[in-house]
Amino acid sequence: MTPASISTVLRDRSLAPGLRAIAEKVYAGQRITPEEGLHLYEEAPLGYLGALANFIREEKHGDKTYFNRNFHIEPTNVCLYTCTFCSYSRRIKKREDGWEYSLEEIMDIVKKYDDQPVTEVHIVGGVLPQYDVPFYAELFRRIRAHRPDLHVKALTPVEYHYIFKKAKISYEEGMALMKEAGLQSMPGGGAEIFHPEIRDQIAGGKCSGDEWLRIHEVWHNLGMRSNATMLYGHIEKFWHRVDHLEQLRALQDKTGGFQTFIPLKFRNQNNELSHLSESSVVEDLRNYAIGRIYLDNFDHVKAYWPMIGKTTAQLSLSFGVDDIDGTIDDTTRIYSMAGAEQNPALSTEQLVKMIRAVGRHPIERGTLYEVITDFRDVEFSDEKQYRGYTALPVV
Ligand code: V47
Ligand code: SF4
Repeated sequence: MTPASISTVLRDRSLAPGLRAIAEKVYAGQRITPEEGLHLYEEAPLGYLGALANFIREEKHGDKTYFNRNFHIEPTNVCLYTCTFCSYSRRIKKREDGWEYSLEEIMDIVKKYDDQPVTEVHIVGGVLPQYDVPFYAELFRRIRAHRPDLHVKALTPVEYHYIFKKAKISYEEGMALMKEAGLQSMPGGGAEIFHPEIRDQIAGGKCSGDEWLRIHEVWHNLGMRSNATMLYGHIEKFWHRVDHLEQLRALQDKTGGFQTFIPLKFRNQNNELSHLSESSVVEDLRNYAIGRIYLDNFDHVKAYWPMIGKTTAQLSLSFGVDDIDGTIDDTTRIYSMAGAEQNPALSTEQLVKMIRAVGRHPIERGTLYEVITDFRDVEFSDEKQYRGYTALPVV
């Protein structure tokens, strides 16, 4: 597809010189600096950002928009840590209000999906002492033995740092052990904001930004892939976001192991930061776009629709996003407990229609972006109403 929108931006004689220089760089496939990243956050209008991010998105993927069929397992909602943004965890002191599944109970959940065409199980939850290295190694082994075709994407450096420290083993030993037990990839959670000025206030006590990055590096060095998130829209300033993006980009230069960047919008219900207002949809779209522009070495940018809602997810597809996560059912409570208004359940047909409704080309992918079903020519019986829509104009 031709980069019509970015050409329009470049033809605009009234464009401020700083923004013009960045647009020219993006058009030439060059990397922007941290100063330019900050300039985008502070000054760039939404339409301009959309034009640049959409140019990159279409250079990389055309209209292709990915989703997968997955389900979530949250072994517990009790946690030793007390992140102030977290609506989900029941403090260890109020343990009786939460759930703590045993290995057998988790396997029962896995088995519930035996006759369903899901390709991935995403496991993440609170941190508790009984969930240690032997527990998770046994869990991964059992899942892989039970259903070898199911990709195990599990835990974050928050859990790994805790369990390896407790077991007195290095990150290298620990991640090798997890790989051997059947772990196939690592989701992007627990990143929050890396800079200690913010991290210490919102996620004190859990792994630091450097430790989070180091565990991903060790995992990548084993030839494995992972994702990266950024929790934004709370107490951080724009420069903290740029710092976060810069650290992700630098590690990706070293390892190439990240697949997808997933900005996570802070949701404000039922947590200690409820007094903060949430970012606007405009700010969410600007943030997706800047993530896409900054992370030139990441293949994918994902909008996690259960958190931002279906409409913003559709809009995001014109602001750099090429992936809208999965056809998850109601097995994740992280966002519904934090105030996301959506019931996180969408069938494959609904997801495909959602993507097509904004003129994009839906592809069901596996965790590693292998194509499972290309929906370009698959038509559902009542779909005529969606024909004729085109991609949102971004000028
Ligand atoms: O680490 C917790 C975030 C993350 C809130 O890799 C919140 O494919 C907003 O990482 N408001 C877990 N965010 C979810 C996650 C994820 C989700 C989907 C796909 C992938 C992937 C990863 O959720 C946590 C934390 O950063 N979170 N509470 C809140 N109130
Ligand atoms: Fe625990 Fe994760 Fe919630 Fe922090 S965000 S309290 S580590 S479950």
